[in-house]
This record gives sequence, structure tokens and C-alpha cells, in this order.
Amino acid sequence: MPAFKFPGVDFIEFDSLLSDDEKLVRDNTRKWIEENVVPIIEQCNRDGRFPRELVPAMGELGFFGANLQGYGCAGMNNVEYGLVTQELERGDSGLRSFVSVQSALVMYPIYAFGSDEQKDYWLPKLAKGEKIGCFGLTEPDFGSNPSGMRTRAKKDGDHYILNGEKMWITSGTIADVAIIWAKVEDEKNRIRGFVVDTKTPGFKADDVHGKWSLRASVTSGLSLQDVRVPASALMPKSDGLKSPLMCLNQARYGISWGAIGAAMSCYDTALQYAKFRKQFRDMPIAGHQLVQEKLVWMISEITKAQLLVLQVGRLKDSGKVGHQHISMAKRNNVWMALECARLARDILGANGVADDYPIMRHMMNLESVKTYEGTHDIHALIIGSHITGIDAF
Ligand code: TGC
Ligand code: FAD
Repeated sequence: MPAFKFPGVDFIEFDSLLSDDEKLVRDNTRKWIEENVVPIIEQCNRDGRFPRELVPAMGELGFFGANLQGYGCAGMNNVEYGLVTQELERGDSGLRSFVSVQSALVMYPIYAFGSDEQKDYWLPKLAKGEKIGCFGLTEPDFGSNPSGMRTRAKKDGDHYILNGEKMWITSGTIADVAIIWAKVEDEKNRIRGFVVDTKTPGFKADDVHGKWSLRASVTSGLSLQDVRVPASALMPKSDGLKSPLMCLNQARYGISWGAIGAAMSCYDTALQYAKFRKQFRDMPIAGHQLVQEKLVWMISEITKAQLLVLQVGRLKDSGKVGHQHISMAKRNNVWMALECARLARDILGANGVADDYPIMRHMMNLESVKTYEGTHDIHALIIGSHITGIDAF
């Protein structure tokens, strides 16, 4: 198949719903991904390597904490930020993951719950990509149900002592700072957040090996053994499980856009391939009805996903978004992207399983995206709880 340039996917003049600034942010990000990520990402995926060399440029482009104000952040609106994550994930879910964690799970909690000292010290460095962060909520025995966490913080004079294990932590071994969620023993085990310098004695991170998904992203386990941090490491406004869940809202929102990027990549690859590949009567496979139906399913679902997340973004910008809206967008759009990847893989036949094309990589990545930040089924239960008023967890 000849090389081609990604033209975007816009069936119903979706662009007419975007401002000029929003389109500019998206187009600049798309160009950067085309020039800097597309040429290297398959090899990174093969090697299981996160392209860390791209971090300073992403900082300069304003990707980190893009929708936060001040502290060197770009101050984008939520739709602009979403369009950035869409383009990043068209490149690779791992790159979008890195930006989601840095922005929504590390900078956002410091911004929302941190002291002035924490904000002034960490946010400008994280915005530039000079420092890298990770977010420790999940534990080996507590994934969907983080309220059961065993990690503990105990007051010791003007310090806290942290003990526990965190698992499946994006960017863990490359992080300079970890947002650690722990139950504070002296506060009736209330969950609170700590900004922990990863150089603190007793803090250890080890990579998870053997992943068939998000291979271009670092995933780690964290161990905290008598990690002694100053009392100033506590984020003063963090208060209960609600605080980490508020961070997850930010990240899940970005994922909802990001999944569309992965779906667009799969759809566009399948469309180009189907117009080029000939089988039976010297006809492109795009001329077979069953292949067309698959392509039509993909573009229909991509279009619906765009409209859903745009509305959620507009609600977020006007301060009216509820976490149930974000759950619907995350659940629907990641499911839609995974289905697109499977259909696109089918259209490419045997070529679909090779990494000459991005489809299998997206498919494998999306299996993680379906699970992290609340699984597909947990989001069904969150929406179910909202509409019935009955928790079914
Ligand atoms: P529950 O009693 O329902 O809630 C506790 C308090 O929090 C409030 N709340 C929320 N607030 C803000 N945003 C949300 N999304 C919220 N959901 C609930 C709730 O109103 C309550 O407030 P209050 O004032 O009454 O105290 O808590 P629960 O223990 O029953 O939890 C239920 C559940 C399932 C919703 C929650 O635990 C959940 O979302 N589980 C999924 C866990 C998850 O998503 N983990 C993600 C880890 S981070 C990650 O995956 C990063 S991947 C990064 C990458 O690489 O991109
Ligand atoms: P479990 O909670 O054990 O769930 C297993 C299955 O049971 C799922 O199908 C689930 O839907 C189902 N299930 C669970 N409870 C119910 C119920 N009540 N009703 C019906 N079904 C249920 N976490 C972090 O804190 N920070 C990170 O940076 C981070 N990065 C990650 C990166 C990767 C690559 C991956 C794969 C995960 C990452 N995670 C991270 C962890 C992620 O958030 C968890 O994997 C996720 O929340 C699910 O938890 P679990 O894997 O323990 O699955």
C-alpha cells in the first residue's frame, strides 16, 4: 500500500462545531505526531521502550497540564485539551497515557489539593517536562475498589511514615515525584494524598515486564517501606476517596477523546487498504458489500463518539459536567475504538497482524485502556447507579 497522509475523519462537518483555536491546536498536534511519533513508534513498541526523548518537546508544546491555568501551563479549554489527547493517541495510547498521568493525575491533584509551596515547586517543572510524575492509587489486591487500599500513613512528629504497595503504575520507574494515596492512621484511616519525592529512602519502583499492551509506556510496581516524608508532603486539601476520584475524572475525560484518535487511525488504515487491495474479479475489497458495512460501522461510531465527547467537553468548560457523563464517554468511546481495531484488523486480512500497520498495536493498547481508569463494567455500574439511585458495585 502506498504511503498516505492522515486526512482526519469528519463525516458530518464536525469541524464546524470547533473554534479556529481548537482546530489550530489539533492540527499542530497532528503535524507533530506525524513528524515525530509515527516514524518511531512501531520500533518503540517492538522494543518495549517509552520514547522519553520526546518529553521536552511535549513540554514546549504545552501538552502537560494543558487545561490548567498559570504555573507555565497552556491554559487550553477542555475541548482543545481533548483534541490534543485525540492526536496523541492516534500516535499511540502509551504516549497519551504519559500525558494523561502527568497532567490529570499528577499536576491536577497538586493544583487542586496542594499547598502553595507544592504548587510553586512542582507545577512549573512538571509543565515543562523537566520532572516526571506518577499516580499511585491501585494496589495488588485493590483495583476497581480502591477504598480497600492497605497503604498507610502514620504521623511521626512533623513527618509522616508511609508503608504499602502500589501496582500497575504508569511512569513509576521514571518518575521524580509520586502522588501516593494512603489511609492516615491518625485520622480514622481517612484517604489522603501525599507528594512523595521518589528519591526518598524506602521508596522503590520496579517495572512490570511481559506486557502485550502499552509496550511504549512504562508500567511499574511501587513499594514504600517506612518512607519518611515531611508533613508538608501531605496535600492539605485532599480529603477522602473523592479526591483521587476527582483526578480520575480529568484523566477519563482525556481518554474519551484519545480513544477516538486510535479508532481514527484504524479506520483510516482500513479504508486506504480496502481501496488498494484487490480480491476476486480484480476488484478492490472496498467494493464488496461486507467490507463496506464494516467501514460504515466504524465511521458511524467514530462520528457518534465525537459528538458525545464534544458535548461532555462543552459541559466541562461550562462547569456543568457530572462524573457520570465522563463515565459514559470513557466507556462508549474505548469500546467503540476496540471494536474499530478488531474490524480494521479483519479488513487487512493477514497483513492486519503485522506491525507494518498500526492496527494490532492500537488493539493491544486499547485492551489496557478498557481496563484502566475504571473498567468498562465499572463505568456501566457508575452510570447504572446514577440513573437508578442504587449502587450495584
Ligand atoms: P463511593 O462511595 O461511590 O464514592 C466515594 C466518594 O466519592 C464521590 N465520587 C466521586 N467524586 C468525584 N468523581 C467521581 N468520579 C466520583 N465517584 C464517586 C462519592 O460521591 C463519595 O463522596 P462523599 O462525599 O459521599 O464521600 O466510593 P466506592 O468505594 O463505592 O467507589 C466506587 C467506584 C467504583 C466509583 C470507584 O471506586 C471507582 O471509580 N473505581 C475504579 C477505580 C479506578 O478507576 N482506578 C483507576 C486508577 S488510576 C489509573 O488507572 C491510571 S491509568 C493512567 C494512564 O496510563 O492513562
Ligand atoms: P479488578 O478490579 O480485579 O477487576 C477484574 C474484573 O472484575 C474486571 O472485569 C472488573 O470489571 C470486574 N469487577 C470488579 N468489581 C466488579 C463489580 N463490583 N461488579 C462487576 N464486575 C466487577 N492504576 C494507578 O493507580 N495508576 C496508574 O498509573 C495505573 N496505570 C495503569 C497502566 C496499565 C497499563 C494498566 C493495565 C493498569 C493501570 N492502573 C493504574 C491500574 C488500573 O486502574 C486497574 O487495573 C483497574 O482499575 C482495574 O483493577 P484490577 O486490574 O485490579 O481489576
